[in-house]
Amino acid sequence: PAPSPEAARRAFPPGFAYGAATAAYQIEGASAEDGRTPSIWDTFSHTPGKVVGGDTGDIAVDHYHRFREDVRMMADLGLTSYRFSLAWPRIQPTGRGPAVERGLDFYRALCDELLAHGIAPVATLYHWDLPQELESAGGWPHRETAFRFAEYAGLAAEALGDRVSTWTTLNEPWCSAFLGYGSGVHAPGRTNPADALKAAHHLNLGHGLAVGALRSALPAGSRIAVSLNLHAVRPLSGHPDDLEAARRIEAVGNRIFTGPMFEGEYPADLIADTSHLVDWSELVHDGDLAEISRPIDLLGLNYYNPTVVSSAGNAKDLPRHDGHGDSTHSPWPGAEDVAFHLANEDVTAMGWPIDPTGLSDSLTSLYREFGVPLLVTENGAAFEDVVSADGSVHDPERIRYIEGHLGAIADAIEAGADVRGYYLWSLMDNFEWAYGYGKRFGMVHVDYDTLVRTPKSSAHWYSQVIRRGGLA
Ligand code: PNW
Repeated sequence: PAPSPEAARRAFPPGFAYGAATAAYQIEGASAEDGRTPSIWDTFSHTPGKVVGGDTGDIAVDHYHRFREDVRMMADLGLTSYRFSLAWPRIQPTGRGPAVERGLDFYRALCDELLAHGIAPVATLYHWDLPQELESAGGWPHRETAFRFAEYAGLAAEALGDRVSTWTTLNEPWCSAFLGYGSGVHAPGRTNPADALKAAHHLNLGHGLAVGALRSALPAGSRIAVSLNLHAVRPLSGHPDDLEAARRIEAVGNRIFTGPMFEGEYPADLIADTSHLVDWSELVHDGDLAEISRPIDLLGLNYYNPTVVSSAGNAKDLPRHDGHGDSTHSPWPGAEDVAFHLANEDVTAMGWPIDPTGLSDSLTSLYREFGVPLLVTENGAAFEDVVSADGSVHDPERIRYIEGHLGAIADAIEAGADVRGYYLWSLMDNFEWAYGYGKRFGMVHVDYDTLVRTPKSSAHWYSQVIRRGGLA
């Protein structure tokens, strides 16, 4: 019988990438092996009081030594693509100078293993592990860091361009700039709103310069992307003050990146909102916007939850929530008068509300606005997983979360958005930044005593979606 229209609607296009994602510092461990030196996350996690429980990525889930086992597991699950990040301090330990071959050898071996199992590698150049030496020289608020990043990008592309055909430059530069230098809940833990804005510009510039370096080093046909955690912003009400709050958050949360990358300029309202903090005409040099707006092939969206905002004045009696840790410093320069609210009470273990419509809305409007093919480079959820007596992990909430968000992608595709793939965050439980190992996002459970990996029921479920080519 012909498939019902409903079933047809839930199938993904041929060639759709069914993936999972990880990041180097969250999984690799081996923090001092083969020439690797500390990144800002080593320094930060070893600073008392910065990470819950004093957890660090020193060992993490020991992926550096277990990658063959991990790739076999991915192949068993049927993944067609895998998004991981390269550790800058393995490849260029001081952030300058020639590449370290032993560091590159690890990624060559990882890619060879992936390719041998028919899994397409997607490499992210920067998932937050800045070499500590570059931070000591000023970090992202310092313009020079952008040029160092582009040099590193060129080295990585020359070494791995024969194996990796899809690259992303930065992962979530909003987090690097505003959690790293604004609220200070991420490395390097600085709390200066002007530095956070400078960091954002230099991350943008680093992205653009890296796109240039990648284009010259990579074979024709390679694809270049960036992964942004664009906030699906919703005003709490139609009150003009709440609409103004939403505008400000969209400016410093989203358009600060999409403006220069896709439209070749910083939004005038963002500049007005923040001109008491930085002199934009001094920060942005001639030629910077041309670099930053170099065309890219794909836009990666990382989506977890919608962001409901009101003016602080309109929020006096409402419960507040911002989901960015409990720093007293705001990660929103120029938008300090904004209150954050839960979209609903149905939340994950992070306290993040579950609402897939933010994903379909974002994909639809991004494609309409910028016309660039899209990837969902992260989406997923932490829950309080329980290990049964037989060692299995039954996680129906995670299945419900993923199913809802895959459905939202199908909705966006139906509405005309060109979405090319989905990368579940995360392949396996790992070091969840400031929350340490307490928050588990994996579809594969990791026992932190034995490091044994066990696919959860969500992994088996996702595996069936992949084999079926869509939702049932
Ligand atoms: C992303 N926020 O982090 C990262 O790309 C992953 O490495 C991380 O493990 C995952 O999402 C889950 O947290 C974020 O506060 C961290 O808005 C914080 C925020 C957003 C994303």
